[in-house]
Amino acid sequence: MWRATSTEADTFVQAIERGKTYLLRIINAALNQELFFSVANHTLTVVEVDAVYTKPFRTTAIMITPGQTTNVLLTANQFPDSTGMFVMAARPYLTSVFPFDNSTTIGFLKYEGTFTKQIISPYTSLPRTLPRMEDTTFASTFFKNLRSLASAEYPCNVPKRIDKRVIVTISLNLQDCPPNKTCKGYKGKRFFASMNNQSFVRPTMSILECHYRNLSTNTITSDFPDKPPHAFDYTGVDPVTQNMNTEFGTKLLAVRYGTKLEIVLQDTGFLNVENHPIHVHGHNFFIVAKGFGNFNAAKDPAHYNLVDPQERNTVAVPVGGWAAIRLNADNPGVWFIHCHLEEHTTWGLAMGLIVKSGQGPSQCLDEAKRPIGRQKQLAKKEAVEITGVGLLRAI
Ligand SMILES: [Cu+2]
Repeated sequence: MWRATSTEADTFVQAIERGKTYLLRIINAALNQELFFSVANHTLTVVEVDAVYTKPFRTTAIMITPGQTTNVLLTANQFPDSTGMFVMAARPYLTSVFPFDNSTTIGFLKYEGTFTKQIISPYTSLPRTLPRMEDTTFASTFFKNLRSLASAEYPCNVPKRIDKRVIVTISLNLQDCPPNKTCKGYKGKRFFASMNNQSFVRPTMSILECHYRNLSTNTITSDFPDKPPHAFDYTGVDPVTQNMNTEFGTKLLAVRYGTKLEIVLQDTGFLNVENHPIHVHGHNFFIVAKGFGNFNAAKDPAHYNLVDPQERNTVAVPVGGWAAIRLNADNPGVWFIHCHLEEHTTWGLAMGLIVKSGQGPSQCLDEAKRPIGRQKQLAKKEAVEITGVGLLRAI
């Protein structure tokens, strides 16, 4: 895909044959833009998101955030004109008030058997089904249509009950300038971002190494707040009158192995409400609900989808709303959770999750602590692999 203003030479053209069905693997590799994607005159059937099957559903467009992948089926069932061309297009989904590159990008499907080299003028041929930039209704409806396959062969293993719920606010922050310094951001301040008012500071030493070696430091602590430090009208705040400063640190959320964990990601109105794609490393999760406004722990869980929620690794937290995700913390180690808008991550919109080691043979991070039989197996495997590449070394 390329800019809609691009010339013929550098525009992507994919040849297809009439009557065949194609699998399009779509990856949003943009740094800072959620995207809508559509193909002129063709219906897309979504069958997979983030490497997990979904119930197939037909749609005229998809919404995909940075970090997400979506597989769709497309049947070449159209009768092309003399050019043989149908335009594919992606444009940003806009929820921020800040200026950005909002160009639409295009490529083409070209039916074989049509030999004209002419490319259709992109400005007159964008798919009519491509949602407009502010189309939150489309984004919301598209989400609701995505369901896990939940078949006997591919069951949906969403935790029905949870051991722990953590509520995490997502905020952009305007930090007061330190005394005797000059800050060039908005209102003479600096931009930061935070989760539960903690702007994540990346330590100089590897957190995983500290955890693995059981080292203690003064800067890395496992006391990430499990709810916002102050309750307020998260999505209704008047940003002009608010104190939008954040705190800084490397506070981690630590859970025992096997914890059925629910994380409610709550957008806030600091600076502006915005759609944030939150990515969890090390685990797939289930999006059991999304909503607009403030999450209500007394009412909203009654409406969760615990039958066939979509399973994935990046969730688009709705602009001015919230998303509830559930995961089984069964992958011991240290995992980054962060906004997939790179700009926000660099501002500190991130946190760390520690999943402690369990007792079973495959539940422990530290090999030395694994059961003896398992160590012998590993030693044998290592010997085979090393001799296999011809290293002259006694094992
Ligand atoms: Cu973000």
